[in-house]
Amino acid sequence: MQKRFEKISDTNITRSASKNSALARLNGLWNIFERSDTVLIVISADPDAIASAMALKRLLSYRVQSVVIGYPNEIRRLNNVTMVKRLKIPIERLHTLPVKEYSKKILVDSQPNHLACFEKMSFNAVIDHHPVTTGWDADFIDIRPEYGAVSSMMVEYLRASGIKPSVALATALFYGIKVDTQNFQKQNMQAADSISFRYLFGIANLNLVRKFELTELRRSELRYFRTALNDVKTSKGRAYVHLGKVSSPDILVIIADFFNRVDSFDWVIVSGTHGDKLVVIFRCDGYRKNAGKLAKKSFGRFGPAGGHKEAARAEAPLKNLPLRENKEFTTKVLIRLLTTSAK
Ligand SMILES: [Mn+2]
Repeated sequence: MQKRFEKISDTNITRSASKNSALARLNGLWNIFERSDTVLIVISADPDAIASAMALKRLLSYRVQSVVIGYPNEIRRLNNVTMVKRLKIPIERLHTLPVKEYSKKILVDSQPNHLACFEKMSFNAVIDHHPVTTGWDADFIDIRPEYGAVSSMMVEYLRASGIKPSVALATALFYGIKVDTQNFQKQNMQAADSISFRYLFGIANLNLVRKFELTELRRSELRYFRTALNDVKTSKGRAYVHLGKVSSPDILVIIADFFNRVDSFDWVIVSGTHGDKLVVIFRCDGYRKNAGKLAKKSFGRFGPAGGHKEAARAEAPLKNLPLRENKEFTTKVLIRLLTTSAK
């Protein structure tokens, strides 16, 4: 796959210094497009993919007739919804687009066999950082599994082209690198990622990035805080609360993490029902305490339960729980299950 790329690039520039190879890649990419092209960029919409698609669109503007970004999956994570809304990123659901009518297609931050709907399409270019897969081909391929984010690769393309990214584009790319490298804590990050990140640092709006990162709640979910604050019961440094029916188990995690900030709470145990399951979230400092063990001990006999020293989770089908006829699960029941079985 690398070979094909070199064939294209070698006609323009010899690869030697890294600057040259960035330029060679840029020219290799540009060479497959014509002015009359209508381009569809396809992504599986996460921050790295969205940012990279924006960068590609910028690289192709004034070089082709039109560029549209399409994605198949619904964007659910609130952080990502916030990113798209606040940066006003024009992306569209794939099923609303006339996919066959575009003259060129590019796949970014994915490979054709990653999703069934990608497999049905043929791509002129594929730019990605996941492990190389086989069984497909494209005119231009740039896959660098050693990179933490495609956004880092796109910064190199932009810099080679001499285009300075707008604040919106830089903010998106900055967030893309942050998410995909888990704030540079992931093994996959490279010097190349930090060079791109450092470059964006001077242009991106960091307040906006913080807002993307912080946004995890819908306004309608604030009511669970009221229940949590009203109903929390404490005993021997343990805080317990059952929140009743929840719209998503994520809110249990958010509230457990919130209570974990309280100095006198050594343990936090938050439960709620979702569908026909009880979900229980455990938090502690993980020092001479083991949340995973407690989860297993107290709920393991009802369903999957376990986790790490500091954070654990249990899920129990309601029908497996020892509830008396027509009795609802409550904070009291939660305390009883934890004090009787876990000792
Ligand atoms: Mn990625």
